[in-house]
Amino acid sequence: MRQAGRYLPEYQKIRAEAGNFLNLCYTPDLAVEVAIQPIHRYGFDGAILFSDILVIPDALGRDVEFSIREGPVLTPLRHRSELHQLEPEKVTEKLQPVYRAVRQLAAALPETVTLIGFAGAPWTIAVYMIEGRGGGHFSNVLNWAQKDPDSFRQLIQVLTDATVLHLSAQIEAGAEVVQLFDSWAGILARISGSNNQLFNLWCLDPAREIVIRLREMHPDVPVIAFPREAGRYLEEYARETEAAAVSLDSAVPLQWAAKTLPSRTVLQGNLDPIILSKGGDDLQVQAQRIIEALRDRAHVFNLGHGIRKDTSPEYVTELVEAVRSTS
Ligand code: 1CP
Repeated sequence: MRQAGRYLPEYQKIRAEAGNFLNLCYTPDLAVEVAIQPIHRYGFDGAILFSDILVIPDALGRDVEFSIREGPVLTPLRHRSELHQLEPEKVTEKLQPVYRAVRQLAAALPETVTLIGFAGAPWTIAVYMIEGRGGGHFSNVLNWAQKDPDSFRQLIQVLTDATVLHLSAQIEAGAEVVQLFDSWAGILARISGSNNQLFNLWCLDPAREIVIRLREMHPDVPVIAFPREAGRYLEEYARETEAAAVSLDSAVPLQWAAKTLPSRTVLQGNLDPIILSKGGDDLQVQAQRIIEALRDRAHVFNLGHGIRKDTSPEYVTELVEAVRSTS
Protein backbone atom coordinates (compact mmCIF):
# COMPACT_ATOMS: atom_id res chain seq x y z
CA MET A 1 0.00 0.00 0.00
CA ARG A 2 1.08 3.58 0.19
CA GLN A 3 4.29 4.08 2.11
CA ALA A 4 5.14 7.69 1.41
CA GLY A 5 2.70 10.47 1.94
CA ARG A 6 1.11 12.76 4.33
CA TYR A 7 1.93 10.93 7.58
CA LEU A 8 5.67 11.57 7.11
CA PRO A 9 7.07 15.01 7.94
CA GLU A 10 9.91 14.55 5.44
CA TYR A 11 7.31 13.99 2.70
CA GLN A 12 5.35 17.09 3.74
CA LYS A 13 8.45 19.19 3.35
CA ILE A 14 9.14 18.08 -0.24
CA ARG A 15 5.44 18.22 -1.12
CA ALA A 16 5.33 21.85 0.02
CA GLU A 17 8.40 22.66 -2.07
CA ALA A 18 7.01 20.92 -5.16
CA GLY A 19 3.71 22.81 -4.85
CA ASN A 20 1.61 20.80 -7.19
CA PHE A 21 1.21 17.04 -6.66
CA LEU A 22 1.58 16.04 -10.32
CA ASN A 23 4.72 18.14 -10.45
CA LEU A 24 6.11 15.92 -7.72
CA CYS A 25 5.18 12.80 -9.71
CA TYR A 26 6.76 14.16 -12.92
CA THR A 27 10.04 15.42 -11.38
CA PRO A 28 12.19 12.27 -11.14
CA ASP A 29 14.65 13.62 -8.53
CA LEU A 30 11.80 14.52 -6.16
CA ALA A 31 9.75 11.38 -6.86
CA VAL A 32 12.82 9.24 -6.12
CA GLU A 33 13.51 11.11 -2.92
CA VAL A 34 10.00 10.65 -1.51
CA ALA A 35 9.92 6.99 -2.57
CA ILE A 36 13.17 6.35 -0.68
CA GLN A 37 12.24 8.25 2.49
CA PRO A 38 10.23 5.38 4.04
CA ILE A 39 12.94 2.88 3.05
CA HIS A 40 15.55 4.93 4.90
CA ARG A 41 13.32 5.39 7.89
CA TYR A 42 12.02 1.83 8.24
CA GLY A 43 14.14 -0.52 6.08
CA PHE A 44 11.15 -2.09 4.32
CA ASP A 45 11.77 -5.06 1.98
CA GLY A 46 9.87 -3.39 -0.85
CA ALA A 47 9.76 0.16 -2.20
CA ILE A 48 6.77 1.40 -4.19
CA LEU A 49 7.32 3.92 -6.95
CA PHE A 50 6.10 7.38 -6.02
CA SER A 51 3.43 8.24 -8.59
CA ASP A 52 -0.37 7.99 -8.72
CA ILE A 53 -2.96 5.87 -10.49
CA LEU A 54 -4.39 9.08 -12.02
CA VAL A 55 -1.35 9.76 -14.23
CA ILE A 56 -3.14 7.58 -16.82
CA PRO A 57 -6.15 9.92 -17.29
CA ASP A 58 -3.71 12.85 -17.19
CA ALA A 59 -1.63 11.25 -19.96
CA LEU A 60 -4.84 10.58 -21.91
CA GLY A 61 -5.43 14.34 -21.96
CA ARG A 62 -8.11 14.64 -19.25
CA ASP A 63 -7.88 17.49 -16.72
CA VAL A 64 -6.60 16.09 -13.41
CA GLU A 65 -5.90 18.13 -10.31
CA PHE A 66 -5.01 17.22 -6.75
CA SER A 67 -6.51 19.48 -4.16
CA ILE A 68 -5.01 19.22 -0.67
CA ARG A 69 -8.43 19.17 0.93
CA GLU A 70 -10.56 17.25 -1.57
CA GLY A 71 -8.00 14.86 -3.09
CA PRO A 72 -8.12 14.23 -6.84
CA VAL A 73 -10.58 16.19 -9.01
CA LEU A 74 -11.07 15.51 -12.75
CA THR A 75 -13.20 17.13 -15.41
CA PRO A 76 -15.89 14.43 -15.76
CA LEU A 77 -16.13 12.42 -18.97
CA ARG A 78 -19.85 12.05 -19.67
CA HIS A 79 -20.30 11.54 -23.43
CA ARG A 80 -19.38 8.65 -25.64
CA SER A 81 -18.48 11.18 -28.34
CA GLU A 82 -15.39 12.11 -26.26
CA LEU A 83 -13.96 8.58 -26.36
CA HIS A 84 -12.26 8.94 -29.72
CA GLN A 85 -9.99 11.61 -28.21
CA LEU A 86 -8.37 9.06 -25.90
CA GLU A 87 -5.22 7.59 -27.41
CA PRO A 88 -3.68 4.84 -25.27
CA GLU A 89 -0.60 4.46 -27.48
CA LYS A 90 0.46 8.03 -26.60
CA VAL A 91 0.47 7.44 -22.85
CA THR A 92 4.07 6.23 -22.50
CA GLU A 93 5.37 9.27 -24.35
CA LYS A 94 3.77 11.61 -21.83
CA LEU A 95 4.81 9.43 -18.89
CA GLN A 96 8.54 9.33 -19.68
CA PRO A 97 9.37 11.21 -16.41
CA VAL A 98 7.74 8.36 -14.49
CA TYR A 99 9.97 5.78 -16.20
CA ARG A 100 13.00 7.99 -15.55
CA ALA A 101 12.04 7.98 -11.87
CA VAL A 102 11.79 4.16 -11.94
CA ARG A 103 15.24 3.93 -13.53
CA GLN A 104 16.80 6.26 -10.96
CA LEU A 105 15.01 4.52 -8.11
CA ALA A 106 16.20 1.10 -9.28
CA ALA A 107 19.77 2.41 -9.27
CA ALA A 108 19.45 4.12 -5.88
CA LEU A 109 17.79 1.32 -3.87
CA PRO A 110 19.82 -1.32 -2.05
CA GLU A 111 19.83 -4.54 -4.08
CA THR A 112 17.84 -6.39 -1.42
CA VAL A 113 14.87 -3.98 -1.71
CA THR A 114 12.27 -5.00 -4.30
CA LEU A 115 11.01 -2.19 -6.52
CA ILE A 116 7.25 -2.23 -7.05
CA GLY A 117 5.63 -0.46 -10.00
CA PHE A 118 1.87 0.07 -10.17
CA ALA A 119 -1.21 1.26 -12.02
CA GLY A 120 -4.92 1.62 -11.36
CA ALA A 121 -7.20 -1.04 -12.84
CA PRO A 122 -9.44 0.08 -15.75
CA TRP A 123 -12.68 0.05 -13.72
CA THR A 124 -11.25 2.26 -10.95
CA ILE A 125 -9.74 4.69 -13.47
CA ALA A 126 -13.09 4.80 -15.31
CA VAL A 127 -14.79 5.68 -12.00
CA TYR A 128 -12.50 8.70 -11.51
CA MET A 129 -12.77 9.76 -15.16
CA ILE A 130 -16.57 9.61 -15.29
CA GLU A 131 -17.45 10.75 -11.76
CA GLY A 132 -14.66 13.33 -11.62
CA ARG A 133 -13.67 12.09 -8.16
CA GLY A 134 -13.60 9.02 -5.95
CA GLY A 135 -16.54 9.25 -3.55
CA GLY A 136 -20.27 9.82 -4.01
CA HIS A 137 -22.98 7.56 -5.39
CA PHE A 138 -21.14 6.40 -8.50
CA SER A 139 -24.41 6.80 -10.42
CA ASN A 140 -22.83 8.24 -13.59
CA VAL A 141 -20.37 5.42 -14.08
CA LEU A 142 -22.93 2.73 -13.17
CA ASN A 143 -25.53 4.20 -15.51
CA TRP A 144 -23.09 4.34 -18.38
CA ALA A 145 -21.84 0.77 -17.79
CA GLN A 146 -25.38 -0.61 -17.62
CA LYS A 147 -27.18 1.48 -20.25
CA ASP A 148 -24.50 1.70 -22.92
CA PRO A 149 -22.19 -1.28 -22.37
CA ASP A 150 -20.75 -1.08 -25.92
CA SER A 151 -19.21 2.35 -25.51
CA PHE A 152 -18.30 1.59 -21.89
CA ARG A 153 -16.40 -1.44 -23.15
CA GLN A 154 -14.57 0.87 -25.54
CA LEU A 155 -13.43 3.01 -22.58
CA ILE A 156 -12.38 -0.05 -20.56
CA GLN A 157 -10.40 -1.33 -23.55
CA VAL A 158 -8.58 2.01 -23.95
CA LEU A 159 -7.69 1.87 -20.25
CA THR A 160 -6.64 -1.80 -20.45
CA ASP A 161 -4.30 -1.04 -23.35
CA ALA A 162 -2.89 2.05 -21.61
CA THR A 163 -2.33 0.06 -18.39
CA VAL A 164 -0.45 -2.74 -20.16
CA LEU A 165 1.80 -0.18 -21.90
CA HIS A 166 2.35 1.78 -18.69
CA LEU A 167 3.20 -1.27 -16.55
CA SER A 168 5.38 -2.76 -19.25
CA ALA A 169 7.35 0.51 -19.51
CA GLN A 170 7.83 0.51 -15.71
CA ILE A 171 9.13 -3.08 -15.88
CA GLU A 172 11.52 -2.18 -18.69
CA ALA A 173 12.78 0.71 -16.53
CA GLY A 174 13.46 -1.59 -13.56
CA ALA A 175 10.23 -2.44 -11.68
CA GLU A 176 10.55 -6.02 -10.37
CA VAL A 177 6.89 -6.54 -9.40
CA VAL A 178 3.79 -4.59 -10.42
CA GLN A 179 0.59 -4.01 -8.51
CA LEU A 180 -2.82 -3.35 -10.04
CA PHE A 181 -5.10 -1.29 -7.76
CA ASP A 182 -8.83 -1.81 -8.27
CA SER A 183 -9.80 0.40 -5.34
CA TRP A 184 -13.46 0.66 -6.39
CA ALA A 185 -14.03 -3.03 -7.28
CA GLY A 186 -16.40 -3.19 -4.29
CA ILE A 187 -19.05 -1.09 -6.06
CA LEU A 188 -19.41 -3.81 -8.68
CA ALA A 189 -19.27 -6.60 -6.12
CA ARG A 190 -22.10 -4.95 -4.15
CA ILE A 191 -24.46 -4.42 -7.07
CA SER A 192 -23.66 -7.77 -8.61
CA GLY A 193 -25.68 -9.55 -5.88
CA SER A 194 -25.92 -13.21 -6.77
CA ASN A 195 -25.04 -12.48 -10.41
CA ASN A 196 -21.35 -11.85 -10.95
CA GLN A 197 -21.81 -10.62 -14.52
CA LEU A 198 -21.00 -6.93 -13.95
CA PHE A 199 -18.09 -7.72 -11.64
CA ASN A 200 -16.63 -10.13 -14.18
CA LEU A 201 -17.13 -7.83 -17.17
CA TRP A 202 -15.56 -4.70 -15.74
CA CYS A 203 -13.23 -5.93 -13.00
CA LEU A 204 -12.18 -9.55 -13.46
CA ASP A 205 -11.90 -9.76 -17.28
CA PRO A 206 -9.75 -6.62 -17.73
CA ALA A 207 -7.45 -7.72 -14.87
CA ARG A 208 -7.08 -11.13 -16.50
CA GLU A 209 -6.23 -9.54 -19.84
CA ILE A 210 -3.60 -7.31 -18.19
CA VAL A 211 -2.01 -10.24 -16.30
CA ILE A 212 -1.88 -12.43 -19.41
CA ARG A 213 -0.51 -9.74 -21.75
CA LEU A 214 2.16 -8.73 -19.24
CA ARG A 215 3.13 -12.35 -18.68
CA GLU A 216 3.70 -12.79 -22.42
CA MET A 217 6.08 -9.82 -22.43
CA HIS A 218 7.67 -10.27 -19.00
CA PRO A 219 7.23 -13.88 -17.86
CA ASP A 220 9.31 -13.45 -14.68
CA VAL A 221 7.57 -10.36 -13.29
CA PRO A 222 4.78 -11.12 -10.80
CA VAL A 223 1.55 -9.13 -10.82
CA ILE A 224 -0.15 -8.38 -7.48
CA ALA A 225 -3.85 -7.61 -7.92
CA PHE A 226 -5.96 -5.70 -5.40
CA PRO A 227 -9.70 -5.87 -6.03
CA ARG A 228 -10.68 -3.93 -2.92
CA GLU A 229 -13.92 -5.09 -1.28
CA ALA A 230 -14.51 -7.79 -3.89
CA GLY A 231 -15.90 -9.90 -1.02
CA ARG A 232 -16.95 -13.38 -2.07
CA TYR A 233 -15.87 -12.78 -5.67
CA LEU A 234 -12.26 -12.80 -4.54
CA GLU A 235 -11.86 -16.55 -4.99
CA GLU A 236 -13.03 -16.51 -8.61
CA TYR A 237 -10.96 -13.36 -9.23
CA ALA A 238 -7.76 -14.94 -7.87
CA ARG A 239 -8.37 -18.16 -9.80
CA GLU A 240 -9.36 -16.62 -13.13
CA THR A 241 -7.00 -13.64 -13.33
CA GLU A 242 -4.03 -15.89 -12.47
CA ALA A 243 -2.39 -12.95 -10.67
CA ALA A 244 0.71 -14.15 -8.79
CA ALA A 245 -0.56 -12.47 -5.63
CA VAL A 246 -3.73 -10.86 -4.35
CA SER A 247 -3.92 -8.09 -1.80
CA LEU A 248 -6.59 -8.56 0.87
CA ASP A 249 -8.58 -5.62 2.20
CA SER A 250 -9.29 -5.47 5.92
CA ALA A 251 -12.75 -7.04 5.61
CA VAL A 252 -11.48 -10.38 4.23
CA PRO A 253 -11.70 -13.15 6.87
CA LEU A 254 -8.20 -14.64 6.92
CA GLN A 255 -9.16 -18.21 7.80
CA TRP A 256 -11.47 -18.20 4.80
CA ALA A 257 -8.75 -16.72 2.56
CA ALA A 258 -6.09 -19.20 3.73
CA LYS A 259 -8.44 -22.13 3.04
CA THR A 260 -10.23 -20.93 -0.11
CA LEU A 261 -7.87 -18.92 -2.30
CA PRO A 262 -5.78 -20.95 -4.79
CA SER A 263 -2.68 -22.39 -3.11
CA ARG A 264 -0.41 -20.92 -5.80
CA THR A 265 -1.61 -17.38 -5.02
CA VAL A 266 0.60 -15.34 -2.67
CA LEU A 267 -1.48 -13.40 -0.12
CA GLN A 268 -0.75 -9.86 0.98
CA GLY A 269 -2.34 -7.24 3.17
CA ASN A 270 -5.29 -7.16 5.55
CA LEU A 271 -4.04 -5.10 8.52
CA ASP A 272 -6.63 -2.38 9.07
CA PRO A 273 -4.97 1.06 8.62
CA ILE A 274 -7.12 2.36 11.50
CA ILE A 275 -5.50 -0.16 13.85
CA LEU A 276 -2.08 1.05 12.73
CA SER A 277 -3.11 4.67 13.29
CA LYS A 278 -4.09 3.85 16.91
CA GLY A 279 -0.99 1.81 17.81
CA GLY A 280 -0.69 0.11 21.20
CA ASP A 281 -1.36 -3.50 22.20
CA ASP A 282 -4.10 -3.99 19.66
CA LEU A 283 -1.63 -3.31 16.86
CA GLN A 284 0.67 -6.04 18.21
CA VAL A 285 -2.22 -8.48 18.63
CA GLN A 286 -3.63 -7.89 15.14
CA ALA A 287 -0.22 -8.18 13.47
CA GLN A 288 0.35 -11.53 15.21
CA ARG A 289 -3.13 -12.70 14.25
CA ILE A 290 -2.38 -12.07 10.55
CA ILE A 291 1.01 -13.79 10.64
CA GLU A 292 -0.50 -16.76 12.47
CA ALA A 293 -3.51 -17.10 10.12
CA LEU A 294 -1.31 -17.10 7.02
CA ARG A 295 1.50 -19.19 8.50
CA ASP A 296 1.03 -22.00 5.94
CA ARG A 297 0.79 -19.68 2.93
CA ALA A 298 3.24 -17.56 0.97
CA HIS A 299 2.50 -14.18 2.56
CA VAL A 300 3.62 -10.57 2.20
CA PHE A 301 2.87 -8.56 5.34
CA ASN A 302 0.99 -5.37 4.41
CA LEU A 303 -1.95 -3.14 5.21
CA GLY A 304 -5.50 -3.70 3.92
CA HIS A 305 -5.55 -0.21 2.37
CA GLY A 306 -3.41 2.95 2.21
CA ILE A 307 -1.78 4.30 5.35
CA ARG A 308 -3.80 7.08 7.00
CA LYS A 309 -2.36 10.55 7.25
CA ASP A 310 -3.04 10.70 11.01
CA THR A 311 -0.71 7.73 11.60
CA SER A 312 2.19 8.41 13.94
CA PRO A 313 5.48 7.38 12.25
CA GLU A 314 6.46 5.74 15.58
CA TYR A 315 3.67 3.18 15.28
CA VAL A 316 5.04 2.10 11.91
CA THR A 317 8.42 1.47 13.58
CA GLU A 318 6.67 -0.64 16.23
CA LEU A 319 4.82 -2.62 13.57
CA VAL A 320 7.98 -3.34 11.58
CA GLU A 321 9.70 -4.55 14.77
CA ALA A 322 6.76 -6.76 15.67
CA VAL A 323 6.65 -8.37 12.21
CA ARG A 324 10.43 -8.82 12.02
CA SER A 325 10.57 -10.43 15.45
CA THR A 326 8.14 -13.20 14.50
CA SER A 327 8.80 -13.94 10.86
O1 1CP B 1 4.17 5.49 -1.27
C1 1CP B 1 3.32 5.97 -1.97
O2 1CP B 1 2.61 6.92 -1.62
C2 1CP B 1 3.21 5.33 -3.32
C3 1CP B 1 2.58 6.09 -4.36
C4 1CP B 1 1.06 6.08 -4.42
C5 1CP B 1 0.20 5.01 -4.74
C6 1CP B 1 0.55 3.52 -4.86
C7 1CP B 1 0.25 7.24 -4.33
C8 1CP B 1 0.73 8.58 -3.99
N1 1CP B 1 -1.04 6.89 -4.68
C9 1CP B 1 -1.10 5.54 -4.91
C10 1CP B 1 -2.25 4.75 -5.33
C11 1CP B 1 -3.59 5.38 -5.42
N2 1CP B 1 -3.94 6.68 -5.70
C12 1CP B 1 -4.80 4.64 -5.30
C13 1CP B 1 -4.86 3.15 -5.12
C14 1CP B 1 -4.69 2.74 -3.71
C15 1CP B 1 -5.82 3.16 -2.79
O3 1CP B 1 -6.93 2.68 -2.99
O4 1CP B 1 -5.54 3.97 -1.92
C16 1CP B 1 -5.87 5.55 -5.44
C17 1CP B 1 -7.34 5.25 -5.34
C18 1CP B 1 -5.32 6.83 -5.69
C19 1CP B 1 -6.06 8.09 -5.96
C20 1CP B 1 -5.65 9.10 -4.97
N3 1CP B 1 -4.55 9.88 -5.11
C21 1CP B 1 -6.21 9.37 -3.72
C22 1CP B 1 -7.41 8.65 -3.12
C23 1CP B 1 -8.59 9.54 -3.21
C24 1CP B 1 -9.90 8.82 -3.02
O5 1CP B 1 -10.72 8.92 -3.92
O6 1CP B 1 -10.08 8.15 -1.97
C25 1CP B 1 -5.44 10.39 -3.12
C26 1CP B 1 -5.67 11.07 -1.80
C27 1CP B 1 -4.38 10.69 -4.01
C28 1CP B 1 -3.26 11.64 -3.79
C29 1CP B 1 -2.01 10.96 -3.38
N4 1CP B 1 -1.41 9.96 -4.11
C30 1CP B 1 -0.23 9.57 -3.49
C31 1CP B 1 -0.10 10.39 -2.30
C32 1CP B 1 1.06 10.34 -1.36
C33 1CP B 1 -1.22 11.24 -2.25
C34 1CP B 1 -1.48 12.33 -1.23
C35 1CP B 1 -1.03 13.57 -1.88
C36 1CP B 1 -0.89 14.77 -1.02
O7 1CP B 1 -1.90 15.41 -0.71
O8 1CP B 1 0.25 15.11 -0.71
